[in-house]
Amino acid sequence: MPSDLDDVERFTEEFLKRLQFGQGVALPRATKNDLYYALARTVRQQLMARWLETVQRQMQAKAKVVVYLSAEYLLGRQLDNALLASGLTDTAEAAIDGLGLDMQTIRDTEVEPGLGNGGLGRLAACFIDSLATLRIPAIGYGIRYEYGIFRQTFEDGHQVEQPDSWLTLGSPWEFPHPEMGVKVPFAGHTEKYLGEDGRERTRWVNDWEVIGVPYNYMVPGYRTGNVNTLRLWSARATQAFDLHVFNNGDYLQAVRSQAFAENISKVLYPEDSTPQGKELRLQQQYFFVACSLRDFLTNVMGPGFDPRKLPERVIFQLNDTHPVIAIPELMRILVDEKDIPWDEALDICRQCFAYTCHTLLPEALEVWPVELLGRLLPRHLEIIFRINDDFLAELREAYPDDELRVRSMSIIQEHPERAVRMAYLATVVGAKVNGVAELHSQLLRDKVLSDFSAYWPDKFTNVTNGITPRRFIGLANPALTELITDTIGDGWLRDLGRLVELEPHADDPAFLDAFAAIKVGNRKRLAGLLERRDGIVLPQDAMYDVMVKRLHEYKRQTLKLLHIVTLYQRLQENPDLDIVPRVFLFGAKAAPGYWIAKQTIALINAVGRVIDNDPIVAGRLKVAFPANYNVTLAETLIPAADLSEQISLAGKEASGTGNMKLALNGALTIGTLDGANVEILQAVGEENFFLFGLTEPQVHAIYESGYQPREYFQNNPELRKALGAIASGAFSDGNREAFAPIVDSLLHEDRFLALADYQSYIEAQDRVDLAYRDTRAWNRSAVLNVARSGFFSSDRSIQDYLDRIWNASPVDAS
Ligand code: H2P
Repeated sequence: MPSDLDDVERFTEEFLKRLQFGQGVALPRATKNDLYYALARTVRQQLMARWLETVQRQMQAKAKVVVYLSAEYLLGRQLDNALLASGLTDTAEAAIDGLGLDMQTIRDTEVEPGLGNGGLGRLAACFIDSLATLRIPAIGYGIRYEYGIFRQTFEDGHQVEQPDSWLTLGSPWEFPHPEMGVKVPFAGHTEKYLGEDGRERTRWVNDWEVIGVPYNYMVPGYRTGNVNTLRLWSARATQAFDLHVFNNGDYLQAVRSQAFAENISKVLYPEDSTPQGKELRLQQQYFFVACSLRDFLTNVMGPGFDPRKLPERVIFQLNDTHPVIAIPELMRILVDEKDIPWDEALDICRQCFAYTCHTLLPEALEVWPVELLGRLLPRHLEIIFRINDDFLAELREAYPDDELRVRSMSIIQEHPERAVRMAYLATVVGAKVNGVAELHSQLLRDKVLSDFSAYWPDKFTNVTNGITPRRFIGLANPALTELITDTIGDGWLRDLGRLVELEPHADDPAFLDAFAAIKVGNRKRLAGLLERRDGIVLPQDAMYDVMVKRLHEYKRQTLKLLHIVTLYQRLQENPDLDIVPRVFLFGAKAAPGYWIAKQTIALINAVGRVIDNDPIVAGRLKVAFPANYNVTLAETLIPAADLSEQISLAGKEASGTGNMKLALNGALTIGTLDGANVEILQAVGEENFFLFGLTEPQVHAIYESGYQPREYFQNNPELRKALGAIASGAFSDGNREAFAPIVDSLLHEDRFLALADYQSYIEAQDRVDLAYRDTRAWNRSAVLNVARSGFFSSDRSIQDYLDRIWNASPVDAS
């Protein structure tokens, strides 16, 4: 992409201008924040012309638009991504350097927008990056939370949540448009009335409303000149609402009302995989969806647009169930506002929505109590009931003698309380339903939504997740990026399949040495960061064994911990034991209300502290748990990893994306046959992957036969010893109560079969230990992991969505 800022002098000039006229300071008096803003504005300006042009062209082309509806976008820092996308990284570095400033300090000034919990939100961020890179007309819609995912700190090893005030110093990447606010109605009742044509109509008379103010963000494609839009909504109180109360003399009430309205976009809900009967969360969902549909229909499609043409012009991709309320909202608009007959409106909706499911845990499938939904969105509840009535009538025709089946497929659940099953609603109306890895999609078809897939076999498909190589190797691993470019030439960051060209180099000693040196450098970089950031000192000459993901029982951080305790005990018993020194790195946040997950964090930290203070293992075992794992930390941590822990119980992790990031950066996986691990294993080859554990059918059989965790405990001396040490207070200064709940839950329930998989995991870890000793062979495997990870680019995922679900095409930027 040609740029008029390519020249260092021009760039410097522009930067100084932005500093002076944008920030109102001269260089000698500029703060870090001033410098960051000026640099951001310099790059931003470069992208803006492209942005306006892209939007213009896409409108003119009247092409089909992919509308990605997601309650979460875990974006990560923007500055470096914008520089990379516009090809200005080197110029900017030279300019900043030339002014005697430090680029890293400027980078570190940026606070990442943590508008997501984990994989789901990060996937959305990767997808909008790929959509822009593939030049697909697309808009991402979501919520501009004032507080994103909490900032994690540790007090005495326990997680403490701090507010994430990412907007304190403002954000140079957002463009607010208060003049384009959208009114969002809530509550009230519905009324029937006769239209001019004598037909009966329904009107929603709402009680209160808020305004959604759009904030636009640029989503630059990688060196394509294409810049798409991410539009996030912020809630504001309506004027009328405030004034009315204020004029009645109740100032405090007026302020309270305003605070109430603005609460809607105040905080991101922390995931805890249980449906939260939280009214505010339903408000958030309807709020952003209502704003987005209104914005799309009026501003993107333009005045006079015939909504009957929607199926040609849009596909609304529902990122999990959070935006599913968009279905009755579009029905409401079409039927109540646009006067389209019910059947025709439903037919339109059936072509415009597609639904991605991201879970297999039944408790994570969202349901909304009928009482709540009816109170907050009375018209929507009526619409959902009618969709359900039509659907059940259709089913009764198909299955006249199977009423039980019909009822089990109802969108409305009757027990334990009457509630709307959002996943069913999305499945009934959505044109397509996809899972996020082969195994997950299969299990959706066979288990979670089996009646639906029997009824509509063609509705179900798979799109395996992917990650953007721009951020997760291009930005995260500059040294490896350079080595790859030197070896196979340019262009692979946009065509990740080309990494296979590295395969022949896996046997080239010079290449392997260069690769190994990069790992060493990345470990050093991580060690430097953690020492500065957290005061954690990491040994360099050790295997970096990494487990980074949300803290959840199904992901089994506890199983990892049992391995660590076992190794520690082996060394205590035999201090001369020859083991490969390891650094165990954890990164994980626990949902604030998820008590056992928080206890697990405390236990990891407690074990780490004991190991740290024990001279017997000094230099051989180290547990490091830097607080507040986020995208920024991931970018330094992942490239330093040797071993990637992907140890969820088979059949529980929908896909995983950290597994892909680590493999792409040359870590070998130790993992179960779960989620996308299955596809990673196929891609990289069994000899380059440490497989262990029960398979999904075996897990099923164990559950069926009545799982007895105690039997595994009793029959395995090492396991007994490890759990015994935790139970008897070895990591809690003799306090037996401290971690008793974790031990009890493992011994008596162990819902995710950690004890059943323990032995197999330990054996696989022993194989890891042996394999790591052969440095050359290990590095060869690592290189093959990189070379064979091309499939896991989110560009490929997006291409699959285009082919299997969206049927949309690129529009050229110029
Ligand atoms: C979830 C799933 C992952 C999946 C991701 C994106 C909800 O993310 O559990 O298996 O890869 O969505 O599809 P996470 O657990 O990281 O919050």
